Order: sequence, then C-alpha cells, then structure tokens
Amino acid sequence: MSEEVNKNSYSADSIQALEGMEHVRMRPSMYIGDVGVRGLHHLVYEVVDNSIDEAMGGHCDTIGVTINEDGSVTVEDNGRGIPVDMHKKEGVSALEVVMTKIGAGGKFDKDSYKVSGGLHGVGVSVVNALSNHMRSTVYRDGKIYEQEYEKGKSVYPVKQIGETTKRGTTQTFYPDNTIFTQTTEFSYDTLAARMRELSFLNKGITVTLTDKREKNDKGEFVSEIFHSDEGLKEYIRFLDGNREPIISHVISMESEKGEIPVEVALIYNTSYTENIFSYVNNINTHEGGTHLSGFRRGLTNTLKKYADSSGLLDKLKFEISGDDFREGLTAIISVKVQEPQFEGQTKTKLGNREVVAPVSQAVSEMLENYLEENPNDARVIVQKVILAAQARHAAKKAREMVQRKTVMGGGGLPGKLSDCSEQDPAKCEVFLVEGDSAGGTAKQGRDRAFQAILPLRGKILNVEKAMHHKVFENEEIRNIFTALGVTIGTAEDSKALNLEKLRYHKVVIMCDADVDGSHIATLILTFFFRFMKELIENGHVYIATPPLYLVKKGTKKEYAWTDAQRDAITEKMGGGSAIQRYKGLGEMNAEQLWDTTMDPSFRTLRQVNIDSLAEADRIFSMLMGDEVPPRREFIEKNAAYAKIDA
Ligand code: 0RA
Repeated sequence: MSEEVNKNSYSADSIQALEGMEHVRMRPSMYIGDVGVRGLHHLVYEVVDNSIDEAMGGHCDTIGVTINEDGSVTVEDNGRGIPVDMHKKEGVSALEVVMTKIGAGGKFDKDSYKVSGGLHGVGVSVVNALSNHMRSTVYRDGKIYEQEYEKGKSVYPVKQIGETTKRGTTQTFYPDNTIFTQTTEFSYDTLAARMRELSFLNKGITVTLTDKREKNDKGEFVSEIFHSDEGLKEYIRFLDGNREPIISHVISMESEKGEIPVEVALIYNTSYTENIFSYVNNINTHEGGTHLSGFRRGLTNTLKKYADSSGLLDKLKFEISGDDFREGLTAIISVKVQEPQFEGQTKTKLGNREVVAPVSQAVSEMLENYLEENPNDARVIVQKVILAAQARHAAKKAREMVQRKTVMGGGGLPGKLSDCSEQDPAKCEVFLVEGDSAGGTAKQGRDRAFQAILPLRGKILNVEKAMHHKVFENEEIRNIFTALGVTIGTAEDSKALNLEKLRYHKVVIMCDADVDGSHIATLILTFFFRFMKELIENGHVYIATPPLYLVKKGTKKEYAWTDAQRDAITEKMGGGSAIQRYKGLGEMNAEQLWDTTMDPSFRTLRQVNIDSLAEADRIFSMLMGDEVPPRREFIEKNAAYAKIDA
C-alpha cells in the first residue's frame, strides 16, 4: 500500500492523533516513567495488560510472551481479537484507532470489565509510538487481519491476509533504540518475575514466557509457564517458601463490597519482619494508600477484639500498638478500582477514600471466621503479638539511644568515619567498606573533598533473623545510622525513615569481589531493604565494582572485570604478560583502588533499585534464611554476581 493512499485515509481527528504520537516520542517519560531499563520493560507490561483485561473479562485464558531472536517481543492471546471493523468517527479500522490514537485503549467496548492502571494503562498506542516497528495480527471471524506500523504510524490500512479457525490477537514490537538509548535488551528474569506476579494476581490464566535468544542444555528455548489456580493463597506460599509458618493455613478471602473487588491473603511466620504487598489493578502500590489503611484497620480491630475477649492480654503492662499485630506477617492485598487516584512521590499510593471500608470489612470478616474456627492458631497469633509488643518496648529504648546520639550530636559522628570536607549532601558520597584494612586503603585513595569512608568490621548483623532491639543495639548498624544522619520513626509512622538530614546522596557498598564479599554486601543490602527502604527507593544506594584481575606486561597495566576481558587483554598484550587475581580490596594499593573503583570519571557503580518488592523480599528471605538448598541453587545460578539488584 502506498504512502499516498495511507495519507488520504486520515481524517482531521487522526491528524491530531498523530500529533499525540509525536508528543509520546518527544516526552516518553511522561507516559512510561523513564526510558531506561524499567521503561523498556514497561512496554511489554502495557501490551500484556491488554490481554490480561481480555482474560479478566472472561474472553481468554492463555497469553504467550516471547523474546524473539532479533530482540523484539511478541505478545499473543486467545481472546476475541481486537475489532477491525470501520470506526465511524475516525474513518479507519478500530484496530488502527487502538494502535495509533493516544488514550483510545479498549474504551469503545463499554461492556467489558476494564480497569485502567496507573503506571500502565496508557494504552498500546504508546508502545507503538516508541517502537521502530510494530505488527498487529488479529484472528477473528474466521479471518486473519494484519497491520504494521513504524514509530506509531500505520504503514498500510488493515488487510486480510488469510483464513483461520483461531481467535485472538498477536502483537510484535521492536523498541526504538533512538528512544531507549541505554539499552533495548529485555531481561528474561525481569519479565519472568512480572509474569509470575500477574499469574498469581489473576488466577486461572496461563502465561507462557519464552526466550528465543537462548537455548538450555537440551537445546530447547528457555521457557516457563506461569499458572495459579489458587491465586493469592499460592502467592503467599511462594513468598514465604523460605520462612517458617506459625499457623496451619494461609488465611484468605475474596469479596466484592461496594462494587470493589477485594482479594486478601495472609500468614504469620517466625520472623520479625512485616511484609505487606498491595496491588491496585495489578500494579504494585509501593507507597500503599487507602487499601492498605483498610487492611491494617481490619486486622488491628479484629485481632485486638479477639485478644481482649480471650483474656490473654490481662497481664500485659503496656498498650499494644498497630505495628505489634504485623510482626512476622506476610500479606497481599489486591483490589480493582475503576477510577484509581494515584498519589505520592512515585504515584504508587492509592488515594480513593471509598476503598478503605470494603477492604477493612473483608479483612475483619475473614479473620473473625478464621479465629473462630482455628482457636489454636488464634492463640499462637495473640502470643506473637504480645511478644512483639514487649520487644517493641526494648527496641524503642535502643532506638532512642541511637537517635539521641544522632540528633543531639551527643556522641557526634562515629569515630571510624573519615568524613569529607564538602557540606552539600548532593555532592557527597560515603563508601561502606568491608574491613578495617581495606578501609585504610580507601581512606588513602579517596578524594577527601567529597568522599567519606566508613569501615565496617567483619560480617554485619543478619537483620533478617534478629529481633528489632538487637538491630538497634548493634554497633556497626548504629554507626551506619549516625554516619548517614538518618532517623527512624515519626509521630505518624513509627517505621518511616527521615531522609531530610541524609548526609550523602550516594551510599556506596564496597566489598571484595568474592563469595565472602558478596555475602557481606548482601547483609548490608538486607539491612537497607528492611530498615531504610526509602534510601534504595530514592536511588541513593550503589554497589562498587572492583576489578577481578590486573594484567601486566612490562610497564603496561590493564584491569579486567570479567574472565572474558582478562583473556582479551592477555591476547592483545601478546606473550609474557602476568595475571594477578585480586582476592580482595586489601590487595590493591590506594592508587589502584582510586583508579579502578572510586574515581567517578572511570569507575562503574551499580545503582540498586527494587523493581519488584515482592521478588526482593523473597530473595532476601531466602539468602538470609535457614534453608541451605535454595540459597545454594540461587548462588550457583547467579554465580558471577548475585542479582540482588535486579
Ligand atoms: C475491545 C473489544 C473487543 C476486543 C478487545 C477490546 C480486545 C483487545 C485486546 C488487546 C489485546 N488483546 C485483545 N483482545 C481483545 C471485542 C468486542 C467484541 O468482539 O464484541
């Protein structure tokens, strides 16, 4: 089909639509958040969301996602197929409207049960606009239809290309590398985590993920099938697979009160951490919101009522607080809201007030029933709550000690900290260094104007297994709090982190490039994840990447970070080169450490970010827990570098 025909078929409205598409390409971050790795993967989620909607409407049960050999991604479903008939107002096919008009979505189908998401829900046309090339194939009414696009513009009107007995929609897109300049390479693990999450959140659907770029030992493409018959109940079992439950069942329920579908599942385990994941329209609401408030209210009220009437609290000398009911709790809340209002820094906080009561009621009803039917479990939970209240008192005292020293300047900065001279936190970095000896080298090698060094002694406390007051009593951890200048706890939220006084905007974990080093880095990261999540969420945490090898020949010196690099350098230098394997930071002198790992103009820092809190939680609980086999499996699979920052 020629350009000419194509141009003539556009009405005035669709020219506006084109301008909309230009806007997406000019300001992609406004639509997909960013144009980095995260934004790139959002493209896939956006296309998959449409198929999930089709499935939630009861029209399809199977979704396939394929990373193709050429780097493109194909998403297919066995739904009704996007309609291809002429759209009266636009003068082109409905498919073309959906694909090329911003905000068209599937909204012309009023009957379908569709809720649009916050971060996603921008429409597949945004994916199209940000793709070099895209192809939609529709299997519908016995026919196969096709249309292709370039940078969001149709290349030809929808055409029939064959006949079929199939039903469904298949879409393939090639992300535009002039927009995704950092990378256009999809990560299988990132996509797998999201597809797994989606299958738990939407039970009954089968999602298959295939990577055609890679074959396994048997010569087959890497592929996984995600399917959950029990939904959130199963999700809880998956998340808590490495923790020990203290009650006999996962408690769960589904309800639809005030036309708001609510699903909740929870369990209590022996740990001291609270893990609540909340979702609105399949989107993880990191910052919580009204559904989370409703959950907390329902949980606290019901357990309090039960505990009061049971007489178990009679001997308790102090008040029980809301937090005490959530120690060792793993819970998932998933609600569907027609017009969600997203608030907060990252627009992941639900604002709709009408959601509080339905969630709170659902949780109360669910718990009342469970406690009634399982008196043994009820007693175990109440006892856990009492223990938590006692521990909280101890922790409060310990924490106040830390705070007093931090805020009042009583104890001043930790003696081990070598501070920098710059006062503006935005320009300052602090290196948390494994061991006093490497700390000494780093202190000599650094640029003292803006780089501070805090050496940490040996293995820091495993916070995953420690009670909270132990954490606040730990000297290394107190040093981290004091050095960073952050405090925990506000009148409103006893666990909120106050970052206002953060003294360094870059917090760099620098450990040996070996198994022990990555264990220590993981311990520090676990501490940040559990006690300073906001530090990670605001992008302040980094991991330094010291080299593994030094290759020398005469006066020539080059560093290598991988075995492949080492081999390439040895080859380049020709015969007679010597390889030094760095077993630890301590083997480098100050100059080498600066050159390779600390100099901002040369070093590589890996920024730690948490795409999926649920996945991070599961990995930390596994890495830090008691079960050895899953940990070994994970470490073997991620031998080169544990992918805790994925
Ligand atoms: C609106 C109406 C109809 C189908 C769809 C949307 C639809 C959209 C997508 C996006 C990906 N897969 C999809 N499958 C279906 C059809 C309405 C009808 O047939 O009556």
